[in-house]
Amino acid sequence: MRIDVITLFPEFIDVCARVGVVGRARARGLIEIAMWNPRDFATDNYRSADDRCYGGGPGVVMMIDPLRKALDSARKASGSAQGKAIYLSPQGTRLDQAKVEALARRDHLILLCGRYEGVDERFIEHAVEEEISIGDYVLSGGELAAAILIDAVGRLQEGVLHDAQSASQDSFSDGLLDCPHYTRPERHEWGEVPAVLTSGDHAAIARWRRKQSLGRTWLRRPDLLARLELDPKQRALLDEFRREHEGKTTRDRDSGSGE
Ligand code: 4G4
Repeated sequence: MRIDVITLFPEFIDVCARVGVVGRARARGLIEIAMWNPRDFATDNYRSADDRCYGGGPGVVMMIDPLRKALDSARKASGSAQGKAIYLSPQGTRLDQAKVEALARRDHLILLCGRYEGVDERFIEHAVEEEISIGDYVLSGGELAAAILIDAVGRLQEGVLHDAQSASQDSFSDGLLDCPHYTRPERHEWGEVPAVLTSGDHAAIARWRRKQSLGRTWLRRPDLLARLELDPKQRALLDEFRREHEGKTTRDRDSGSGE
């Protein structure tokens, strides 16, 4: 996969392109990442890539032409003459794992990072294919949002993850949250590892993990659960979790200080 990033602050993207899972994938040639700075395509002595907002107010907006030249250079370098950009913005469609998986299957992405009040609307109309938001909060620039998207699609590329951390075991890969995980020591003053995990009974372990995934999703993200069609086995596991959970919370209440 090739990713071109249009940004006034390439340093932000650099970190994620150099370290960790994505950095290693890039070093191994599995992902190619190139950065394009609209400032390098400005035509005045100040290398301006932004200008005051029409209609007044304090803000500035990123100008069309430096962005357009940066995009054209990204297109030429990548050999995708018509490629449009993905614009990271709070106004975009919310990113989720299904969208990440769809984007990860493409062989080229062009990401556009806004700064200031964002990008001139005419550039969005002509050169942006979709606007994506990583969540309902505001960042000072689109770079960290782009870095998140690069990380999420990068780790799904063939050959990037080890088998041990395979993407099929992720939270969300089946629409559910992940189960809890434990490592040594088995006994600690903060608690014991659930006995089933040290039993060596692989079927029982798999069943426990599926039950915990369902239970946690039910407790923490009922919105995710509502979108799923559980099969009869899953429904039985979740019922079992709920009964155990009910037992625990009732015991807590009964052994409490009585407030
Ligand atoms: C576009 C318009 C993305 C981009 C305005 C980008 C949050 C997200 C930006 C801005 C971003 C997100 C400066 C407000 C850059 N903030 N939720 N900021 N702002 O995906």
